[in-house]
Amino acid sequence: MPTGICVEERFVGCLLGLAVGDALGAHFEGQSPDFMERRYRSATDLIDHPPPGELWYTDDTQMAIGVAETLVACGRIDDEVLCSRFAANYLPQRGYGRGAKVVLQAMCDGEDHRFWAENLFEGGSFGNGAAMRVAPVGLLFRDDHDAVWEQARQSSLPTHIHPLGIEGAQVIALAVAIASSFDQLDRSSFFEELASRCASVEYSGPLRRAGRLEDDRDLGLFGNGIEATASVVTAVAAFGLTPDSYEETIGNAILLGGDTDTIAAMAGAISGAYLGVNTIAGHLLNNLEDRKQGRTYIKQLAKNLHGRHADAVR
Ligand code: RVK
Ligand code: MG
Ligand code: MG
Repeated sequence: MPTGICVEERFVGCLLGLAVGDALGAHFEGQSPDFMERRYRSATDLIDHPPPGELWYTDDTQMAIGVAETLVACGRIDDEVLCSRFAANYLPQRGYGRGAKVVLQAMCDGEDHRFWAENLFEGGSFGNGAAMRVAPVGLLFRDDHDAVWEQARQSSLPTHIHPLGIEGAQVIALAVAIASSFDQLDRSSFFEELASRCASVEYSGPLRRAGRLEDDRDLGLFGNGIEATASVVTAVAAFGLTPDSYEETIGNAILLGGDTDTIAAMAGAISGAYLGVNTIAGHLLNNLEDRKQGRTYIKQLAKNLHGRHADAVR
């Protein structure tokens, strides 16, 4: 139960919780739930026995860094600055989505990236790429849920214009905002607030079902795929099942297999925003990469974002 956790610890917990979930989950991306079940007895078993070696984060964290940098620089989502941060930070070896790579390469080359965002997939992308990176928006605008919803939409548009891609990001941003604001989470009102904001039954229905979830064996019913509708509610549900344990939250998310880095990144961001940075196991956090934009950089970025938030509420 997160009593007495200061707001700055929650900002840092959110961004490092995202990065650790992403980096640990990345080891198991694309595995089947059966494989995961054979390899680990439980979420705790996975957390206690992570794969050896340094934890390297993927596109999820890399793009969340771009969102956070934009918010620190501008105090809101500025499209031009956001795209320039995405382009400056783009490292294809971090493992981006098929369509996202094309859009980001166009940004890097100074071409019309909007053309690709609009035309690569019919109606635009409904991948989970906007949701995986949106957590900083939930932090900065945590006191104004209308602003969270609108700024999350703005943060999606450079790459994801499909309404389901956008709404997935809005759900994760609002989940972070609420989680970062409460000492004692009221599970049913948390899920109800998220569900009632949604325009799409693809989110509102599963979110209401997730609010009644009791058994981690049913988490997989919400999906483990790369589409926002097959991963966003799953991540929120993983948090809702074990709100008082970051480790169980990301462990259960990863045991689902499939898009493990992203589901654990989103679940880890919400959990870290609720429980604060001290909840993240030291053996995982200390193993997170620490070059250039590694854990020291991410920690300072979260503190700078908190500074922006403190200035805004002053
Ligand atoms: C590799 C049909 C569509 C679609 C549409 C499918 C990284 C495509 C991260 C597409 C995340 C994929 C993930 C991902 C984030 C999307 N019709 N299919 N309208 N819209 N898809 O390319 O940033 O892992 O199969 O926009 O959302 O860790 O390739 O990328 O797991 O969803 O990628 O959508 O991906 P993209 P993204
Ligand atoms: Mg990834
Ligand atoms: Mg992924």
